[in-house]
Amino acid sequence: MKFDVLTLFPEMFKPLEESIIGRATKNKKIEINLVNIRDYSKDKHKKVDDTIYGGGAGMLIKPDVVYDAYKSVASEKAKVIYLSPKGKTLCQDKVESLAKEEHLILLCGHYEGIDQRVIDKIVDEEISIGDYVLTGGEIPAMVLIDSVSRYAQGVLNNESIKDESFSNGLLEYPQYTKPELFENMKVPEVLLSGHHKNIERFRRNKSLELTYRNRPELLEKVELTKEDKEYLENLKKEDNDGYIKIN
Ligand code: 4FV
Repeated sequence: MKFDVLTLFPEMFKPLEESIIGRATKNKKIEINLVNIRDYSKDKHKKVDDTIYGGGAGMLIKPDVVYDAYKSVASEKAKVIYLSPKGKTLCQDKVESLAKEEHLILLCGHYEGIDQRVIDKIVDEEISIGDYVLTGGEIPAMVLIDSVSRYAQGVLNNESIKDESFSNGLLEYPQYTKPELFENMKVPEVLLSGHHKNIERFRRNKSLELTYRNRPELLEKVELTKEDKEYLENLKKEDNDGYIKIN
């Protein structure tokens, strides 16, 4: 998996040199190439932005400098993604499908954004990381690189990807490690029982409850078993009867 990132602030990507992603680039499991758009400004002052036609506050990144930067890394197989709040919101399904691509070119906006003409010319997909406005597309690009790289061969052991939030459409169950007693708080007994069926049910119920409380809209898209439905009905009943379940 190769990532080419078109940005005015390549230095902002230092965090990707650390930990799992840092190791993945060192071990050539993924390739991250940062392209400074300013290097493609033919202007003697390296100007890359200008005022907005028709008026409006702020500056816009010029189309020609972005296009020349793009041409320096363009390839047949490349999929060009523009990180912008106008895009479809990134989710795990989208991450999994992007992880099947060989070459992603990530375009990072800044200031008020980028001239629409170069977006229309080179961008295959606009993706947003959420309904809020940031100062630049660099952090969204890092979010996308981090989430997609987790699926690249050899970056993570498949076990840890298999059973996590959103992998089964639900939020992940709570987890515990040593010490068994912490500030008078014990690890739930069932997790010490070795009884795999009971442990599985406990975890499924916790995922159902957490999803029901924090992201109920996700439940509509999940295949629920009879037991799941009974458990959720019971939760709703307790809520209606005013029982506040202490997690
Ligand atoms: C954004 C987001 C985002 C908008 C103007 C950069 C900023 C500035 N990108 N998801 N939310 N981008 O807020 O992806 O150019």
